[in-house]
Amino acid sequence: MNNTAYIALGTNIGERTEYLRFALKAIQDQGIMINDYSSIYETDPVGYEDQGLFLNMVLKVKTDLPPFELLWVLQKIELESGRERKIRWGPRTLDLDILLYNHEKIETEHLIVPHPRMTERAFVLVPLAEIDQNLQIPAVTKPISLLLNELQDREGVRIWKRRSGEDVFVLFES
Ligand code: A4P
Ligand code: MG
Repeated sequence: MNNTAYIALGTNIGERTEYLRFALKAIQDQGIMINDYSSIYETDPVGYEDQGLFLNMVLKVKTDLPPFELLWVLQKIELESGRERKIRWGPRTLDLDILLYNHEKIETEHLIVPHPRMTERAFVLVPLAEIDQNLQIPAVTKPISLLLNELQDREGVRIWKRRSGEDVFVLFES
């Protein structure tokens, strides 16, 4: 498994924990190795605000899949979770975004990496920094810790299940 990617998970409909559990299992079932993971955070909705609170977390994975195949696999898992796309930035059972893929910069119609809005979003940067606060985002000079200090909405991101607690490990049971 030669490639390292970071994947953001988001869910704000129904049994949110079940959707996270479903995603973690489905990702592993595709032969993608979960190398590290953040705590789970409960977060205020950003963008379209008239919707329920999200659970967000970030995974560090190892994979042999090239970026487009990884995107395709993640979109398949989103659909299997029953996701419907109605409102941009609206409620969803499961959102799986590729934040980073190695140190690559990809700009195509269907895939942009690093994820274009990741540096503005505390619900992404807080869990990402928990995994690696020195991580270098391609074409961004500032370290994550500094980007985070500049964000307004950090109080909208609250720890929900701590990584070191027993609860989060329950998610990894098959
Ligand atoms: N796409 C391009 N680059 C990527 C990438 N790096 N990873 C394309 C994944 N997909 C990528 O995404 C739309 C299209 O983006 C895909 O077809 C893919 O080809 P989508 O998942 O269908 O739609 P979306 O999620 O509604 O749009 P988008 O632009 O991904 O939304 P965001 O920016 O992810 O925002 N508030 C909180 N608190 N927590 C959240 O998780 N999420 C959103 C969604 C809004 N507010 C939120 C949260
Ligand atoms: Mg998305």
